[in-house]
Amino acid sequence: MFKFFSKVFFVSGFILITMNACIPPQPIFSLDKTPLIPLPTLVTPSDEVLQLNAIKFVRIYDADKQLIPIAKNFISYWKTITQHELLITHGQTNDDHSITLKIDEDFNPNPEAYKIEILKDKIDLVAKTAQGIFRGVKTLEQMLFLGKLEGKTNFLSLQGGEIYDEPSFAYRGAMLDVARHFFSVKDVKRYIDLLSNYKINFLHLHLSDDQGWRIEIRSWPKLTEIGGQTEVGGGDGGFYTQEDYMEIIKYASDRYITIVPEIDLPGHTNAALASYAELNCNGKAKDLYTGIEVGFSTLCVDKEVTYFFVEDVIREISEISPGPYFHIGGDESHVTPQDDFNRFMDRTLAIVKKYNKTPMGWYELITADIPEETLLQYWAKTEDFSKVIPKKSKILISASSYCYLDMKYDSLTPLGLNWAGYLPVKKAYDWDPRSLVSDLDSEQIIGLEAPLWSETLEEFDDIAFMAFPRILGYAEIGWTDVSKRNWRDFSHRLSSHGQIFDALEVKYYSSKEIDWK
Ligand code: TNX
Repeated sequence: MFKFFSKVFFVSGFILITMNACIPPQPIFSLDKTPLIPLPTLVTPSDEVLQLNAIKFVRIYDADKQLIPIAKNFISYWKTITQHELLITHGQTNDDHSITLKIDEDFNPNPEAYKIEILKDKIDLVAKTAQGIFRGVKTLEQMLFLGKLEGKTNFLSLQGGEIYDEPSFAYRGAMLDVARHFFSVKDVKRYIDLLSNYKINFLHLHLSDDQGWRIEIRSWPKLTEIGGQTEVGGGDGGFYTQEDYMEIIKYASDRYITIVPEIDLPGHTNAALASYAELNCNGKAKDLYTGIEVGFSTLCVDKEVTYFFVEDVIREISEISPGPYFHIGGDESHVTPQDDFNRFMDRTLAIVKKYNKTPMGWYELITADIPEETLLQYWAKTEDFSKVIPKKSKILISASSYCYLDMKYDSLTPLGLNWAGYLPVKKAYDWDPRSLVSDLDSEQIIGLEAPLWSETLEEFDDIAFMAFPRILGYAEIGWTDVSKRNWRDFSHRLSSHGQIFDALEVKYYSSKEIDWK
């Protein structure tokens, strides 16, 4: 009897041990429950499991050489997560164990759409363009990061299945005001890195305002020698040389983000008026300004020198800006008479066209004779939503009560302003750009942009505190179809991203609206 039992125990124990050895490590998240932001269009899990250590290569076909930089960055990302170094391989082999990045001309025509297939021994990522591949790689990276943070040493596998994804809006932007306080090239790059993780594809730089002129203009050197030397509160200010600016553009374009330069005209120009006496109607240079009032300055619309100045600035910046847009401001020009404003804008818009850029401006531009391709940035606060845009033109939604990252979260927020109301995380997320303002034609709306004005922000940690986590909401509004979005689900996914911010040392605002992990 004893012998029989011991035999049974021995045999069943053996079976158990062998079974255990065969059970592969289980994925941390099922594919469709991975807390990705933005939420992909369609996630279809399968029964397969991919062991990460099965992967040895990243495959790039010879025809897709432009993907090599993307592959190299991904390889170093993979290494930080798994400690394993993948090799690049070209062309077909029968031996899979690879992540294939492949451009397919016949894939979905949306340049940002992509498809990821995860099988038991490989991952295939296809898109029509390198940009689409990049967006897909960002999804893979997020899956790896989230799995690693959640699973710690246990993160060894991904559930198989398919992710098909495409953006809802073509323009998903952020704006950084480097004029009220200056931010270094390093700070801007860090912001770009974080934005690209969430598939944001435009960064608008507000390069000039009353308090500072932040980009070198070689034909008007005093703009930065004088106008770049201070900022709100009287600090040192600073400016980008043209080389610095090109470095930012390159860094952004490597991450498939387009830089939109803004020179705010004809108001918000005190820094220029302080740099050159001849730009003033009375021929006297203004004092530098370090306060936070708006709407008190204007270029002298009747002087010809004003247009030489405007043309030189637009030409020099356009020559080093590969992006399609040139933003000419136009907001809050309270001391420019309306007729003067319109005349000024008509001439300035023609200059933008001469340098082959699509004009962009704040929605006050509508009073001028704007060409149809003009992109108008709609910033009205809720009470002013009736200030609609009557003409045909493209519209970018930046409604201040919903999109302004410099609005305080609540009455206790130590940074920011509150003239457009408080903007908690839920309010920032829970709306739809196509139906927010009923009088706007939804067909005209190309996307949304979240401006971060910097009157109260001095260093990168201040940017991080105001932008994170709200910017993740804007990234999802821009990417994920409204029919798939809801606050409960988003806030649940967002709760996992605090760990990402911590790991990246991003000092985010840990809002009580979220049950952070
Ligand atoms: C309004 S809205 C501005 C900026 C300020 C911001 C502060 C708009 C186009 N202009 O000049 O920095 O409010 O929140």
